[in-house]
Amino acid sequence: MNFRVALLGLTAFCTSVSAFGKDLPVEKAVLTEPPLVPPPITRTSPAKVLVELEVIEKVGQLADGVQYTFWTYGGTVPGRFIRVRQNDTVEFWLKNNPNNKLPHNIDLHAVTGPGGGAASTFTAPGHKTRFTFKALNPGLYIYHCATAPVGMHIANGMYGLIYVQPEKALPKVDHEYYVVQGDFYTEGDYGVKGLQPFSMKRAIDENPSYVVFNGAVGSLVGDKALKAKVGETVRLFVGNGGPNLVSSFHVIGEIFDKVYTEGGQRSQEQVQTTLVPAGGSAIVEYKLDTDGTFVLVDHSIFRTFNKGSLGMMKVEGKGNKDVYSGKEIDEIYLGDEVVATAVKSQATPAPAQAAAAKDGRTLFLSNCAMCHQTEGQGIPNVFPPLAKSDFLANLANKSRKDLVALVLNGKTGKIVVNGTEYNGVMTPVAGLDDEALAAVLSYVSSAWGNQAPAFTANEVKSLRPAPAVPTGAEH
Ligand code: HEC
Ligand SMILES: [Cu+2]
Repeated sequence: MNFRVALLGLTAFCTSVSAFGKDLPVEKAVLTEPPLVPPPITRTSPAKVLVELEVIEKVGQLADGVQYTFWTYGGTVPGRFIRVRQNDTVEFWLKNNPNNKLPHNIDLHAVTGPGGGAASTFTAPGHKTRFTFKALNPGLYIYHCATAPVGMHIANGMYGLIYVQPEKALPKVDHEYYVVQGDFYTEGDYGVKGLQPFSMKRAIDENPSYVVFNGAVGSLVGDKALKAKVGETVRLFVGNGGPNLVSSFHVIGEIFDKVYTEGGQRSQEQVQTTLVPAGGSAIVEYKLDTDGTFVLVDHSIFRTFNKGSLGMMKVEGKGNKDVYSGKEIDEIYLGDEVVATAVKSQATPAPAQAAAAKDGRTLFLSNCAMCHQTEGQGIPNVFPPLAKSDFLANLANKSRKDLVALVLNGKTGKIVVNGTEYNGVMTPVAGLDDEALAAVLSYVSSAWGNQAPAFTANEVKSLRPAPAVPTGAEH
């Protein structure tokens, strides 16, 4: 006990002295949890900035029903966002929570010096260490743990971003957000429930079971989606903790007006997809010209639909029909050959062919089957089955309205289908008029042994939810 008190006294004493940058005004850095970014620094001269980061080892949620022992900087993955200004002197404290089991350190790519601070910050549980550096280079930098086995510390979530704001700050925007991709390696495959141990074999094989934004599947969807309004400009501070994969970062339905490639000082314009290296970053900016849900993905696209790298930005406001119309026409196309034959034989195309365009199965195959699969069987743990599903097999009146809303608005959050839990993301299905929607819903609720009565266009019309259908979620 006495020993502990003595130790505390000693630490308190240490806190007060650092000669490095002693003539500068002192301030404490504002640190934020993802997806938030500390406010821009308005100072016009250097300061001595105190940063305190605590390492916390804790069990958290990697996906619904899937727990994982994360090692974190500040309790979240990615760790706290740190913002300083070019030529600031940064007094950096690393604290290792006494309940932790392992020593850790930190390598900040913004540091000029051996190991980026790693050797100076090697810290045992229940200790704190300090070093000081001058932020010579502006830009957006990854920080990460560099304690052996380094790959494992990073794979467990030990990374985040530090932004060294240039002396001449970037122009003001309406929103700044913090998004970091990371790959995770669990013993169980994607979606296998329970507390999942780290798999060294998977990590060495570079075969992640999860690829996610901000530390978990669904961290940026539903209520947690990033938000903005039509006409606003957003800046995303994007990082990639890795440890292994590089990210082809893309926002579906947007073109980046500007990308500060690899987090450096020069920007490139009109970019569709930007590569974010493992241990690297990018700053992307875009103005929102119309409303809708814009989906953040790693365009190495199986990762998005099967491993979790999917986020959303919900943009509210008045849609701009001069920028995006929504579906204007869906009419019958029989192919040039059919028309030529029809002209030759002076006959009109058979009505059966005309009807085919509104055929429920065709619409199902082009709008739903890529997720729910061609026979509605779904994919275990990822996409719920529609065939013989307890929901569709017996559609009560109220559920008919829910079904219409679900297809038009999409669905996130926990659901139970035939006793099995799902917690995925169904993006809104856009561009179906009443007749097409009636046809596809009639099909899914009567095919594969489901037994609900057919939908009519009029019924669908009366069941459509009141506000405008979100658009912009398609490529
Ligand atoms: C991008 C993939 C995707 C597409 C496309 C898609 N869905 Fe889904 N759907 C999902 C996911 C994922 C869920 C589960 C959502 C959750 O966990 O909250 C789901 C849930 C559902 C459910 C609820 C199941 C239940 O029993 O509660 C129905 C019904 C459904 N989808 C029908 C459709 C129909 C009809 C279409 C086409 C018009 C469609 N889906 C297109 C992915 C998709
Ligand atoms: Cu570590």
